Amino acid sequence: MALLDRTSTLGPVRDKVEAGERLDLEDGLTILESDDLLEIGELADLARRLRGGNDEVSFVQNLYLSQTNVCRVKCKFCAFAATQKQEHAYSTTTEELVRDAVAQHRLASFTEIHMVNGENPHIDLDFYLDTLRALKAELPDVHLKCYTASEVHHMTTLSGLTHEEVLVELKAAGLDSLPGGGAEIFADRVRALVAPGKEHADIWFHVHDTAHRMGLRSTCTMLYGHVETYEERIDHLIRLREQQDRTGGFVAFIPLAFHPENTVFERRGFRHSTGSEDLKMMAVSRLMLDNIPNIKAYWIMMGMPLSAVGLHFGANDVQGTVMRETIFHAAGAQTETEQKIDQLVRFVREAGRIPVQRDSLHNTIQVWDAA
Ligand code: V47
Repeated sequence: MALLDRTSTLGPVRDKVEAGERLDLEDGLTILESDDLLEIGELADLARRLRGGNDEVSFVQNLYLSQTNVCRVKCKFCAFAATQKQEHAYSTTTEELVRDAVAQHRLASFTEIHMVNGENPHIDLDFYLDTLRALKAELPDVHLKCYTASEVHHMTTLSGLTHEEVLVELKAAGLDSLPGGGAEIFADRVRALVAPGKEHADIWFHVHDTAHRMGLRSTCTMLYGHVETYEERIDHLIRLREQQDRTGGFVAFIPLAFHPENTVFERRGFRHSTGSEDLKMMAVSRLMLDNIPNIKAYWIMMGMPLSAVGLHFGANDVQGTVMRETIFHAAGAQTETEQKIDQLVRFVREAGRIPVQRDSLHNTIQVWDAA
């Protein structure tokens, strides 16, 4: 039987990957517009290996906290935020939050607290500083990855201080790094549609730029699968890559698939992105972001089975044990809210990779050799 010749549009991209050349906007679009999912995955895995990646897949042992869901911004993609008057609104005192974190730490000695909140207009900068100080005093060895760039910017409007002044205070109080939320899609057109009350993309970049120059590390994200075009996705990745060229402070990138449940978009008929779209985003992120060392297959968002495939589409990290996720679960995520270490180890092994427990800055804590 004669085999049909397949013409691949990905040839020129492959040539560049093999030559170690940087991909441009057109290359990114070619990848997203291609239906050759397996070749895209293979290319992303190749790029990862050519840039020094090996078979190790990492995770961190972490606890997710959120001190308040009260938020002044009404992002249309968000199912987590509440106004002060709504029944499900909460703001936890520092004492309650720390007591809870300490109790959880006794049960599972996590190495990281990941904290993201609403932009609560009813609390001030001291509230955040007191929280960091108290967490650091009780859990001195735990890395505090807290407050997105949007929250940091919100703290400047509450306090009248600059980004740098707020970050200096947060760092002195115990902040160790920033999470990557608030990025959404940087293009003005999309921001105006999905997050009209949110700060301009330039402000998001200024906060990360300032943090990096102060020696703080951060992660970065993209929220895809709503009203953005492929061009706007690739533009987002290129802007992150340019920032990384300037400061080198991003330790990882996490593509976040939009979860429409309980949001305005659910009523407009939006559906969750498909598995193949999620895998393409994973791969194109790895291919475009040639200067960000770690790309995460966020199992909370993708589920464990698709995350395992994501490890062959350019990802080398699965985030963590993630006790108590709330943002994605408010928007309909059906995934678990926690994986124990032995579950993650088994999961990584079954995907054909070597499990590595890491710290928040991606230094190795423990490698699980072959079973
Ligand atoms: O900025 C909110 C996203 C972000 C939805 O740094 C949604 O490791 C999908 O900062 N569907 C906040 N996404 C959470 C955040 C984060 C998340 C995961 C990893 C890291 C990290 C940081 O969550 C928001 C937005 O982009 N988000 N609602 C939703 N319905």
